[in-house]
Amino acid sequence: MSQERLNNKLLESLPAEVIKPAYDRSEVTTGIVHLGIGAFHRAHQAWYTENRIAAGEKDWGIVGASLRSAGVRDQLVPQNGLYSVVEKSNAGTKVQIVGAVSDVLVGPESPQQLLELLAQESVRIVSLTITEKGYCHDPASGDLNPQHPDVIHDLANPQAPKSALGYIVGALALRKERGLPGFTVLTCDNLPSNGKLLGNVLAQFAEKVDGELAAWIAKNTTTPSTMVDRIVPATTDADREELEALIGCRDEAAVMAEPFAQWVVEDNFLRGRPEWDKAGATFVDDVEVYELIKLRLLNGSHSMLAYSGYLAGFETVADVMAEPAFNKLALHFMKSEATTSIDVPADFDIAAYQAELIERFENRALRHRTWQIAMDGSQKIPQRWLGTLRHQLANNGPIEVLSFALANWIRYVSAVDEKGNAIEVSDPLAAELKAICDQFKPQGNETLAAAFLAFTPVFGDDLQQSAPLQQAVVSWLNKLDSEGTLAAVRSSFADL
Ligand code: CS2
Repeated sequence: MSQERLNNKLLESLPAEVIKPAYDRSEVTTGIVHLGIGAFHRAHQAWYTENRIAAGEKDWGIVGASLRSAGVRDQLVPQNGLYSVVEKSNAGTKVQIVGAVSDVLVGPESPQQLLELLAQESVRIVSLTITEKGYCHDPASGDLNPQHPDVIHDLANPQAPKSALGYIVGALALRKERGLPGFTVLTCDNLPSNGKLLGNVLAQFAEKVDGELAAWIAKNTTTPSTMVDRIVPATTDADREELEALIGCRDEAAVMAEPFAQWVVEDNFLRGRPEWDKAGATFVDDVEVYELIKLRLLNGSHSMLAYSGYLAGFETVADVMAEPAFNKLALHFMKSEATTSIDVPADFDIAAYQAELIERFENRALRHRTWQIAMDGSQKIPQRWLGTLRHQLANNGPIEVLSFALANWIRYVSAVDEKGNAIEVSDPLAAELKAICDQFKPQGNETLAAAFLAFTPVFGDDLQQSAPLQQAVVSWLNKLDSEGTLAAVRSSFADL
């Protein structure tokens, strides 16, 4: 039978090796509202903030909000907002209880309450982890998608928005009306120039609401860019059971993470910020290059390994990396295609970064499912692969691994694996992508590849012009069809 849930009272009785809040939580006031309080936020920004609150910065407490389901609220609120960050590596397990989150609201249950919270004067930062698709943008252009159902809904229902953009613009309108200052909107999603992208879609959304409001928002908000990094797989029941044995109580909101964490932030805050640098974050004037390196090397390899690894029959990234040909392929991809597409600063030790990524992917203590990373490919591929690909095509550079990756993605979104089993493809464009497969696959791989490269929401309108790209994708599709993914990877990459 399960034991009592983690809560304020139980903090006292936790085992001595568990790190826990040693400050008085009742003295902490809300300075940050975080939209999209999933596992990543809890193991990253909230964990950095915990360090600063513990150091005495008590006016930077966090209230989280979920814009979709009540799941996280139901996990956290009965635990007084407390949860464990469980660091897992081959070196062992370390548990820290984080107390930075005081409450969680659920947008759809009470939109007015969330708008009022965002309009509260003490709130100086509104941070976001809403995933790529939460920006309601067109991934190929970075502009607001005015046809997005949430955009249409929110413009018609400003009192009860669904999207983060609707909430932020609605709250800023209240602040303007009430003569209150604006806030910093801090995006922590894996998008290139994420602050600029956010600023752009916010401005385009606000403009549709009211031109004067859009002008006020431009003056009374900042949207710094950030590069966020920590591998945080979805928590499983087995993880919770294991933790329960360690800490002696039940934590429904626990998150599993690797020991590594990195946060590079553009120092452009409107009304102050926690001293996250003292907790290990780096503040810089320009985040762009760090973000490109991370997106193209880490996330680019992750997605490549996720589609191909899934189709090769591997459940987790660590399993994929245990296959020598895949392991070599990952490093080869980083070196030959991803790194050469970036102007890496002279003082950045890229070889060490690549080696560290390989080690992080090999972490067997984390069970990061290939299926999880494979989610939302249509929203991820442009920034993870296509910038690299465009660079290489323009410079007659290597495209072997990225065309391999694209061929695997095409096979993955067909929604049937090599054994004929269904794949549960989770992607906002899953139906369109499957329809392309169903319609064109019977006409052969040439037609199929051409139809994919002409799918403009992902590929824009330039990549369909590239004959070398199309040929490379076709030859990989042929090879994968005839040999199967695992054998094809072994025959192609084992001797790298
Ligand atoms: C992963 C990322 O799920 C995914 O798409 O590539 O969540 C990755 O683990 C993080 O960006 C690491 O910082």
